[in-house]
Amino acid sequence: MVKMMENLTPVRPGFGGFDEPYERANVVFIGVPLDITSSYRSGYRFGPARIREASANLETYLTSAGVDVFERLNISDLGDLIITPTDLMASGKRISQVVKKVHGDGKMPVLLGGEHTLTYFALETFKNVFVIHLDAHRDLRDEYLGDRLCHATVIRRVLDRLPPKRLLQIGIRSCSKEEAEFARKAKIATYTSEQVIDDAPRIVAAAKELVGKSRVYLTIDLDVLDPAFAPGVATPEPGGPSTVELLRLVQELGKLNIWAFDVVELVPPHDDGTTAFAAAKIIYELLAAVASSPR
Ligand SMILES: [Mn+2]
Repeated sequence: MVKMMENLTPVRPGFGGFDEPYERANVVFIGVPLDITSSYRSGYRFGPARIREASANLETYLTSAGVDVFERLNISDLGDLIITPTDLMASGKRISQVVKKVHGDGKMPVLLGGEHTLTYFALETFKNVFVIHLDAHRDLRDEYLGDRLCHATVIRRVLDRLPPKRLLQIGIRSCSKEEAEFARKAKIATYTSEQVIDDAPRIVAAAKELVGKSRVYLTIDLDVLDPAFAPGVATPEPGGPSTVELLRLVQELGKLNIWAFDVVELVPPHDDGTTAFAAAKIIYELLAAVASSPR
């Protein structure tokens, strides 16, 4: 924002209003306006655009890390992928291909959602990662309303390819009895939303211990936040952490060996802007942590 004012040039559509050429980038934004499998609220297709808009109206210098993310990182924004509105698998294939290309070019993909199902397709590229999943929900159903692959089953499908010991779920406060039993049997490392609120440093320490130097894919469902702080999500779940409690957590998780991340489930028709700004701030904090950690 500051740079725009100083230069008197219009904000460009890229994340933060900036857009480095792809060739020079080490971080690449990919908008994924996936809006196909919602069981309740929809309107995810407007999500990436609203996060970009919010990002252009936040400072890019992060007081927490003492860095300007655009000075430390070259960030390119590919814009939004074309989604085939009636064909999840065709859209998914496009997501997988783009993430694979960006990763193959040695850059960090950052996906703006869009519904959570995109994580399954993005993860196709990352075979040996540790997945850290911030969400109010486990998303571990084997099927939901007849669908094997949708926002409510996405992490279960991820576990079709990933050993459960490579998954850490944080912020959980809602699941079915079957999901609870599955998580217990599979021994999935879990921290509840109350634990995030009460003792985030313990979660950070445990995550560092568990993950070590493994490559990390971080997926953040915005409904991990309490609906008071993030009303514009598809399935609000009361009882979550505040924005500042979550930011403190992501400032630390961002110091892990992050290879890619996504921020998903923004539904702008139900948002007053609060959720989009929280999403943009979460991303800036993560980028600041990435920029200031040796890797
Ligand atoms: Mn969720």
